[in-house]
Amino acid sequence: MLSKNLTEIGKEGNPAYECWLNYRPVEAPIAEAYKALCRFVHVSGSSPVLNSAASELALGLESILGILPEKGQGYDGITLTTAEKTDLLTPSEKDQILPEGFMIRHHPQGFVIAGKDDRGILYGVFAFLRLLQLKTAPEAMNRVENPANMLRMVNHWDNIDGSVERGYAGKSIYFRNNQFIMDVKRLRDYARLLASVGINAVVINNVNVHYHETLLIDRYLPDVVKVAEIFRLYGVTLYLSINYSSPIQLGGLDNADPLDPTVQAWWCEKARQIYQQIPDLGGFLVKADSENRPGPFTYGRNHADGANMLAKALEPFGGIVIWRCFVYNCRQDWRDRVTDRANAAYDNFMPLDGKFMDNVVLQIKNGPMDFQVREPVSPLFGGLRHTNQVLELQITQEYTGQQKHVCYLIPMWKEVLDFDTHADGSGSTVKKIVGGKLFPQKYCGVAAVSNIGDDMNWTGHILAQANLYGYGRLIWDTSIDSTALAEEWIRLTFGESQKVKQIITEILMNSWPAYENYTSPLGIGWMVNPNHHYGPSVDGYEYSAWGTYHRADRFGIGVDRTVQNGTGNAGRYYPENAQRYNSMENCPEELLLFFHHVSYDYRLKSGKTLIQHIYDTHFEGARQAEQFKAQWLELKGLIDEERFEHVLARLEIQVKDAAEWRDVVNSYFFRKTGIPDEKGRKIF
Ligand code: GCV
Repeated sequence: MLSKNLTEIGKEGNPAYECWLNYRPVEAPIAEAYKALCRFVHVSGSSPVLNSAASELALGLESILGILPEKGQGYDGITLTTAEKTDLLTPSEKDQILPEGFMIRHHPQGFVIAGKDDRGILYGVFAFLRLLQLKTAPEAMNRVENPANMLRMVNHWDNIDGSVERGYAGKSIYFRNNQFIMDVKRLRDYARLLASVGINAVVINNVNVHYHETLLIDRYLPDVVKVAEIFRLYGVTLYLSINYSSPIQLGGLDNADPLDPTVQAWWCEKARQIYQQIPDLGGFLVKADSENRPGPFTYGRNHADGANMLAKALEPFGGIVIWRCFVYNCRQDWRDRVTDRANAAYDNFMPLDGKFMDNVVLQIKNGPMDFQVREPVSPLFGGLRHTNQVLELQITQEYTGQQKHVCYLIPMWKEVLDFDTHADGSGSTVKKIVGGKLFPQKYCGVAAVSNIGDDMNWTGHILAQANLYGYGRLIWDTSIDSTALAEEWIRLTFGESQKVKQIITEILMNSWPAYENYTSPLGIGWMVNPNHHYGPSVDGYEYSAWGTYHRADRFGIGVDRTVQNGTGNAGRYYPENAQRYNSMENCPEELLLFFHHVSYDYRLKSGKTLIQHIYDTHFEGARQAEQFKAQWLELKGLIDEERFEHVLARLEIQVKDAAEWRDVVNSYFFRKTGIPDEKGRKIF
């Protein structure tokens, strides 16, 4: 019998914990058809990843079909193999499978799940089980899938004291009290979740590397080795965030100047020590000269100097440096209307295009500010033509309701990926750029800040599991439709009730628009309470040093970023976008206040004045939150009590807090303008 215990996985009987992998039996007749085809499993070869694939297959078949397959040999049953080793596929079929991709082929005696490599086989197994759980007919299993992105990462902002920066799902699964926890089971279960949606890389510690985290490449290295071993079982490569001034902190040097040979030698030796312990470490993630973190600016050097120095140290071992572009002046004077945070990343990095080594990748946040509910896409996408690039998204809901509010982020990310930069004529989308299909890049892809913690349901809000699931699936296949993805997640997570699918799909699909409605209008962002960023405070960041202003006065609101009168940000885009953004009439309305200072009586395309739009959207958003709760209540008895009550409790918080947003924002603008709501609703 095929063992599923190689990596000690098993059914938990706790669907909140098992997420989308909480397998359930499928009924006859589809089950019968499959049972006949899945009685044997033949695994060609052996490796940690392949063994995980076999274990996952055994667990899935047992849970979904109730069978324990025998070890097979011939063609009967399921064959797990690399493409080159099997004669069940034709040469032209094999040619279609690219690195980390897979093919599933149904044949009269069973199936072949062939990967280009072992990771591909593992992804093929998870895809097979997903399709089986979704009751896909055997003939409809046939497919070839190749990942749209090479690097498919999650970044943890976990601190070694156990806290998680911008974490809303409990504490770190890695660290507690300045130690590694080493909860092998939890880490392995997390690796499974990641691999099941195609994620192949993880950064385990915060980009803000404080003193204790600096020690991860020193005293704590043996622990990092153990964590890397667990992730390796599931084809997830481990990366570390490093502190740019480590040579000072760990090496006792008096500087961290990238052009100083002593500093360079220190990093080379450090890299050698690390790779001796973890030969397949992915590399380093670096936040430098950003929000008071150290970096090359201290020494009068630029970011290419800084990144290349590290890249040289990692190059002999195949490691890469992922260098963040989130660099701006966080000590700005709010009176200064010339400096614009939205220009900062572009202005810092564009002059360096083509100057980075080919094992450096720039990691660029989706928007030019910081993960607001609505931002334009960063003009660095398309701007940079000769540099490896990774798009950075935020799964954790720092500015989108902190996993107290439901906010399904896939539609937002799809807009980002589908954005046409016009860098090389029309159709020059972000997804082509980060997928390496527009400009040649050695490394590229997508990273996102994780939304998980040690909460039993991983993500704090169970509906936020959809964002982790959707993130992995979307960056694997950027053509997936948001609604289809929501439905897929719901069916895997909650089962096959039509009503459950319909109601949760509606809630998810309306959740980002609702959140946008009751928070900050038309792309302006930042009306949150400082520091923790939860709840409304319209002027919370208005007189601060962070470069985050809405510039509301009694006549109008918005930041003039036009070329002619403003900060010139609109001109950082290619002409097709620059012209749209630069003109108040042609600017996409959802971004109007990002690019323009607009008077309250300006008429939008709907015919409404700006002020009436603000009132209406805030009333509407709070109503939508109430509707989510009412819709959820219809699901009583259709999903298990525990998850039902959990989500209900969160929706109750959302209803209350959305009303707070509505009233604070509407009252602010009513008091500022003195213009009443046309519909005479209550404003305080
Ligand atoms: C990790 C924002 C967040 C910070 C975060 C930073 C970054 O400013 O509020 O918590 O720091 O982005 O992305 O580096």
